[in-house]
Amino acid sequence: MKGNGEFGRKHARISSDRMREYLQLYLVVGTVNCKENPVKVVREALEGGVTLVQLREKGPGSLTGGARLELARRLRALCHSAGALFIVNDDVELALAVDADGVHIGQEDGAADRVRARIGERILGVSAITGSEARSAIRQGADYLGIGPISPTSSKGDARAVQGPQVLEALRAQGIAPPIVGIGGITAARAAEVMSAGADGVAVISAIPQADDARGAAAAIKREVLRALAAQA
Ligand code: TZP
Ligand code: ICP
Ligand code: MG
Repeated sequence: MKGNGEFGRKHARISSDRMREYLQLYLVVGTVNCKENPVKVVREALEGGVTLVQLREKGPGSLTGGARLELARRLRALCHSAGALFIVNDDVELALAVDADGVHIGQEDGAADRVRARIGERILGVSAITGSEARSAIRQGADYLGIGPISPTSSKGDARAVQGPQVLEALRAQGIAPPIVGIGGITAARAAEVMSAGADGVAVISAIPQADDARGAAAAIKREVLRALAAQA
């Protein structure tokens, strides 16, 4: 994996192979989901093997304005010094202001093709569940899909129905081949089944920032992801 902020993604769309590598351990982080300072949580999580960080600063108690911008800047710098990617949830302006690697949007966040037009060659991730959502996102320029909730989650109040790992098998069986990260209720104990159902990586909100040892929690999930990938090879 390349480091030092030289990702090339602003000159050309990221390849699916590189995208899959960066999806292996995906941390979705917001101040309200962290027991401690999110900067400390992210630093430790990167030490534990997180490959991509998404800033999802939303909900009551979340930072706004300059504090939000400053957090985004600090997380971007931390990610790049660790060779990880930094993506912003549902805020193109913030992503462009801090020169993030990309943007992640949900089905309710507006049209993917409009976001694609605004972010140039940066990475675009789109949440999806059904085959038609997935195909439409890809057609409109998504580089990867976030699929879930796989398991019950308490981190997203308006989460859609729990899908189980079967949703991943169903999408792959429909010929949906692009990079996929599974999300929702994923822990080290559940990572392997998500991977073997067809994901390229796992995304978590609570499993790392709510652990007493964020670095150890990240390392434990990463070990399961790498073990699953080795078993597929
Ligand atoms: N989208 C689908 S599930 C989810 C999001 C943002 C929340 C995942 O949080 P957790 O704590 O990893 O279950
Ligand atoms: N998937 C990902 C990767 N991020 C999100 N915020 C989401 C689904 C809802
Ligand atoms: Mg959203």
